[in-house]
Amino acid sequence: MKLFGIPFSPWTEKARWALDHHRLAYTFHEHGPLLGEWRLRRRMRQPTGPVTVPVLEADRWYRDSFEIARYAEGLGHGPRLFPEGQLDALTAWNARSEAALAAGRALFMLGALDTPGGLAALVPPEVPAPLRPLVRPVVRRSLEALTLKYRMRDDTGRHEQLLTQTLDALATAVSPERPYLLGAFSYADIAMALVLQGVSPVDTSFMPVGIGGRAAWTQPRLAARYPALLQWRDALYAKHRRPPAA
Ligand SMILES: N[C@@H](CCC(=O)N[C@@H](CS)C(=O)NCC(=O)O)C(=O)O
Repeated sequence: MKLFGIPFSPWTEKARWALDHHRLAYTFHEHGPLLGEWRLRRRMRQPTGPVTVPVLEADRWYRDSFEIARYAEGLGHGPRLFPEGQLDALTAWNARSEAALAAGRALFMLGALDTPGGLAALVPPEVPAPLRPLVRPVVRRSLEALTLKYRMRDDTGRHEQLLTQTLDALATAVSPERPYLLGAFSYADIAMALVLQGVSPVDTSFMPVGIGGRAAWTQPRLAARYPALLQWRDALYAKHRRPPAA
């Protein structure tokens, strides 16, 4: 099997965690946004319609992290991530996770576009100083294309509120005594743990921090408001995240 994804993307990490949990063999192929999309479309024979990563090439193409995790569950060797009889609750947590991840991504990208100096931080560090001002418009255009693709300006101003509501719901559902959303470790915990990647990234031994580094990926107000959730996420990783496949 081949997994195409972005190493620092929470959506990719959701799929990888499920595949690794079930000890499935796959190769990981790094996807570059925009240009990479064109290459992936050719490979998938999908010239039109939305394409996002992760996607898994197996007996057919699996085009969404949740779908990939369910496929892994059917093949897998680890304890179940989709417990019997709880699919509705699990699907609801995943929907919350998706909405909150989209809000987090919008906060990150609109912040970079609308804050003075925000774009400069996203120019890759290996670009030499004299070239950096030339690269900034390219970064701007890429971010603007993504804000249009995901309609981020439709909800400007509501992103932080949505993220906060989701984190409040998570904070009432888990505690050190009750660490699992559905009573035992499941995909619901994975989906919600990844929402915290845009609040304060997990240790880089588990997954890399994205462009802009830790500072760009941290929301200081939210990180200060939810320290217990960050501890919950870190404990979950320490206990349940198997090392990724190559
Ligand atoms: N519902 C999808 C969402 C995936 C998604 O939004 N992927 C983003 C990750 S940043 C992506 O593909 N971005 C690159 C692009 O749009 O070109 C899933 O769970 O797999």
